[in-house]
Amino acid sequence: MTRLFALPALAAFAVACSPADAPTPTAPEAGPVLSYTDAFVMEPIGGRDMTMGGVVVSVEGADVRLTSASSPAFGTIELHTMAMTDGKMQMRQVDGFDVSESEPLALERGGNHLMMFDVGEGVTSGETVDITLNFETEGEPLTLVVEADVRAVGE
Ligand SMILES: [Cu+2]
Repeated sequence: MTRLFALPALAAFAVACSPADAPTPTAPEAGPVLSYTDAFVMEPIGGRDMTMGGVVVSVEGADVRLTSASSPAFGTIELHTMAMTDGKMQMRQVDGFDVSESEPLALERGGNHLMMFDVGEGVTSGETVDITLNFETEGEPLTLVVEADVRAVGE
């Protein structure tokens, strides 16, 4: 019985709070805001058809997870970890990397990185390539397009 009375009361409250009466909204709901630095791709060595790259991604407002990456300059980009196993550096494909306010994501040489396959035209030192990073968050999927500098080995 109590519930039946509660519903009309709520409806009346909703009408009273129609947008015309509402105070001017302040900033829109703060979702995750992504930013990046140090985006790079290594120029492939000796005409090889694969290479690696990295970027540092920061987020504000919510935690996110990098789940994939793509670029018109490459056929495929995988997310890789790198670790010493039995004295050997080994790379392993993973399905994502978490990013939080307290822990930015650092993809870099010698550590977690982006692995690029089927290298296309224009991936030469001094050029830049666009890489689209795809994130998942509690709400909708998020993308961040980064402009990566192509570096020669030794730069
Ligand atoms: Cu790799």
